[in-house]
Amino acid sequence: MTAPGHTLLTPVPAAGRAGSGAIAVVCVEGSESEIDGLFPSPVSPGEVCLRSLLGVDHGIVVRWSSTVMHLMPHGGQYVVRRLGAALDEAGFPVRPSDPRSTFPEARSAPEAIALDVLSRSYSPMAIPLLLEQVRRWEAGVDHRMDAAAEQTLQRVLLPPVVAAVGAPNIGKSSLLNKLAGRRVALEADVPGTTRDHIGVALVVDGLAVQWIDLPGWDDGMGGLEADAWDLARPSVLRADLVLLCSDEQHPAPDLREMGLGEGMPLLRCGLRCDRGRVDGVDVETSVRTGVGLPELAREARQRLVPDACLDLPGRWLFEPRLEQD
Ligand SMILES: Nc1nc2c(ncn2[C@@H]2O[C@H](COP(=O)(O)OP(=O)(O)OP(=O)(O)O)[C@@H](O)[C@H]2O)c(=O)[nH]1
Ligand SMILES: [Mg+2]
Repeated sequence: MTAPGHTLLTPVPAAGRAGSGAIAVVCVEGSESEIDGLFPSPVSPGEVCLRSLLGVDHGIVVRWSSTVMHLMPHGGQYVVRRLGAALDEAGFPVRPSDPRSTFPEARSAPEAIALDVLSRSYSPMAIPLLLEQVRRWEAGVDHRMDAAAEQTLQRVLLPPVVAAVGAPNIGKSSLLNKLAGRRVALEADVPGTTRDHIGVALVVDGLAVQWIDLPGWDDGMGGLEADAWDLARPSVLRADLVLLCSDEQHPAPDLREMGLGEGMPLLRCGLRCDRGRVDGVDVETSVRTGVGLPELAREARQRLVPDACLDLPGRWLFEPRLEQD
């Protein structure tokens, strides 16, 4: 008989990162009487109903059998954490999920783990990469990738952060909207249109990233603009790539004046190049004509996850559980 416990079947919610859903699913297992004892009036095997979930939230309860039940609270991290703590207190401690029971169709443990990881990753490029890794783990390929390469490849699974900085009113938000393929940020021919920094999940050249659109930077600015930038700065400091934007009339701002370190990983991007050439950049783009956009996406992806890393031979420990099986 299995000891009582609970497992979160949906992605683990994490602050500021993609991964949580609107509804979470928590699997609770135990003996018939232990499961009966979870609610003031027991839910019968085969029953689906709406209940108070241990006083933490209201949600759907499905009792699949006498010993297995699913609880479905709202998926925000606070609710999920509180429900986990309440289950722990009720005698159902957390158990790591077993991907082989979630993916019984997998032919091996590495394949089950890869399917589990894929269910949480947003990058299209994760699919061929992980399938090739499954083959290598199954074949028992000797050689392991070095730690730095393994860490870089993690960006395929957990979206890295890209922050676009530059002078006001040069097209930073327009670029984000174009890359996202929808209007996610306000754009207008008025400096200071973007006041609060916003983060948007989008895919660039096959890689999912968290793109932060920032208020424009101007070294003479004060008041609200300066306050908005002070609020935004910590997000830029934790960025994996800073997109340093300029156009023909507005040079890129000085990193030190913005309170950012010189050593930040940079991609220099020229905007609105249909209005005039932009000097000293890695790639020139125009949202209006579409020039340079594929090159920008490719260059950003290369800086975050270089081809050289994707093409490495050897096994990648993409999940610690691979070594436990
Ligand atoms: N010609 C031309 N105009 C563009 C291009 N991209 C954006 N614009 C225009 O530039 C103006 C400013 O665009 P935004 O995207 O709001 O600029 P921003 O840098 O986000 O501005 P702030 O939020 O104020 O810092 C708008 O009028 C856009 O239509 C482009 O590629 N070519
Ligand atoms: Mg803007």
